Amino acid sequence: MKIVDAKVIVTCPGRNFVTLKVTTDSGLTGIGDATLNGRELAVASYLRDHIAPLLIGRDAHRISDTWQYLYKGAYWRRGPVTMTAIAAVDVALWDLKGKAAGLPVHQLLGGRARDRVMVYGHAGGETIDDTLDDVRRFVDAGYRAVRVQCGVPGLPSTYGVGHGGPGPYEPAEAGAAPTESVWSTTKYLDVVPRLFAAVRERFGPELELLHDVHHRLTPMEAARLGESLLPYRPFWIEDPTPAENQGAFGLLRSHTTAPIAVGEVLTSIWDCQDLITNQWIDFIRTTVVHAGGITHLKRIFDLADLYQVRSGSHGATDLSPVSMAAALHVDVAISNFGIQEYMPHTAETDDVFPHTWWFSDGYLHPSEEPGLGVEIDETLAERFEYRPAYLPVNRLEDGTLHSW
Ligand code: CS2
Ligand code: MG
Repeated sequence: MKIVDAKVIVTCPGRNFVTLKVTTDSGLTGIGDATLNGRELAVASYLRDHIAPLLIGRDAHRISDTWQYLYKGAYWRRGPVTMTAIAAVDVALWDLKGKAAGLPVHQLLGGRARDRVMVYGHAGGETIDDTLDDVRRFVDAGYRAVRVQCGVPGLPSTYGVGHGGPGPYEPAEAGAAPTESVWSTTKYLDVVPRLFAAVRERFGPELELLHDVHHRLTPMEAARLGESLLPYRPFWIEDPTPAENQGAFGLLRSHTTAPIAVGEVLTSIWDCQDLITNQWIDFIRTTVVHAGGITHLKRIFDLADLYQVRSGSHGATDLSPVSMAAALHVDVAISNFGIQEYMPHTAETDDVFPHTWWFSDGYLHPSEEPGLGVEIDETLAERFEYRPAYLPVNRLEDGTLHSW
């Protein structure tokens, strides 16, 4: 099954997506998501200018060899641009292999280990009451797990709270430069326990509650947050402190038993090896689109399984329906599945990426069609031109640049 074409498609149905489409001499096509929010064109060029020419003539069935060829062959290893580009190729080749075999990808990964994939949604609001109203929306839709975020009194805006009203939270904003937000750890640490208390009061003990700190605390501030939330049984506290310093999680772990999730910005097994093998975390959030594709994500989850760390893959709207399709095949096949993040895309996006994975009653279900079960409508995609967009930057009240 020889590769005869590898095409990069950039489209913007409300937000930018980069997709790789690989075509074989038998006429089969496979696709992979290559979207890196705020740096999309870097990956598009990496694929178009450096990888696509190398794929022509290669045997599409040799997924592992191609992965190693692109990883070791680059010399410059790891990093979000490289690993997202490799991921797009890897996922497209798994799509092709499934189509050639007439099997959904999860059947190539060992078949189902579960019937369905539990997901969590994003509830948010400017005030605690607004967030409670939004949580109600998810509970009524059948969700068993909800991430809760709310505005911080005294701050004009904060992470995880949309620009007015419910609906997909899309942090990247179109423009020639990032918008700037202001942060105060003191004000933040005061409001989150009140938010959790209010949600437990209103919705009771069953609902799984998650929270995303988004890299903003020191390990000891995160420990204080963990201890303050324990009475409300958090399912996880996500990205409590920046993960470049993996050892910080050892310090955090020694001060709180609150469940910890990290990994959406980690792009290789080596970047989370210490976190996993020291059991400093409970969930690893690496994703199929940014951590080297299905091949590498499976390696990470298999390592995590040895240390009782469960999966909890990132699934925000800047990961395309192609990513979600691939993620669900992995989610349903691994033994240490934890939970899958799910932010429904806009109707426009779903039109560009028609798919047969589906949601019902708080769970997602992977496609049973051969391959991934998702395609790209190139004619429609062409109507949505790329537009520059950036994730915000974040400053402390004194102007110091902080983690966003
Ligand atoms: C967040 C994301 O979904 C999450 O857990 O961390 O919204 C993240 O901010 C975006 O995916 C960044 O592009
Ligand atoms: Mg996050």
